Amino acid sequence: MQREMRNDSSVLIVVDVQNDFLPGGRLAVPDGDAVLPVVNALGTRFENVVLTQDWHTPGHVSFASSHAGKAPFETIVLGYGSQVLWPDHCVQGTEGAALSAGLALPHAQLVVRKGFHPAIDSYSAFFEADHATPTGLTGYLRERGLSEVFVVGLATDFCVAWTAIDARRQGFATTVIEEGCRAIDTGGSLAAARSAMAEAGVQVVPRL
Ligand code: VGL
Ligand code: ZN
Repeated sequence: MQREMRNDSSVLIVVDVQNDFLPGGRLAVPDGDAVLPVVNALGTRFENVVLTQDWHTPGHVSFASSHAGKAPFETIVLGYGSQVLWPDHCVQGTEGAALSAGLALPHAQLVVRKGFHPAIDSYSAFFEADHATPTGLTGYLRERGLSEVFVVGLATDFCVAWTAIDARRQGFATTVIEEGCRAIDTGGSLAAARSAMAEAGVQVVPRL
């Protein structure tokens, strides 16, 4: 049964469904490919769809390999705050950075690339990790009259949560649809993300 179509002021933001976050990728999110059928089905119910793409320079500051003696999943402090260090992933132009071929969202209207400044990470689709450098997404959504944001993708506890929290802070009604997300969950990150989302006024629902 076809379910209700969202109204035209709503937008589905599909976060980082890229090869490196899927099984076999360099920062594979456990069970990450389970989001594909969910996201594709949800996509048919939204007229407005925006994709995000993690898009790092080689030697990016968020890579453990860029810091002597550091291993992936350790945390360091940078000028803008605490930074989890990751395996090299989503390097610009690589197959790992490509959007998954399993996505079936031909009507998606915008791809927001983020994390392309060599010395700043960007989990959020709205602001880089310094919480000051905008990506332009707020202006894009406002200019198009899109006021209600739904977020799915990878990973729940990093790019999905940060995107949803910033969306809410920017004044958008914001809902995370859990069945369309999977988490990395390192060092208590999933529990922390859940409380930060609740605190920010992000609605989290199991499904739509
Ligand atoms: C992500 C870690 C590093 C994400 C991106 O998409 O959640 N996580 N870069
Ligand atoms: Zn990244």
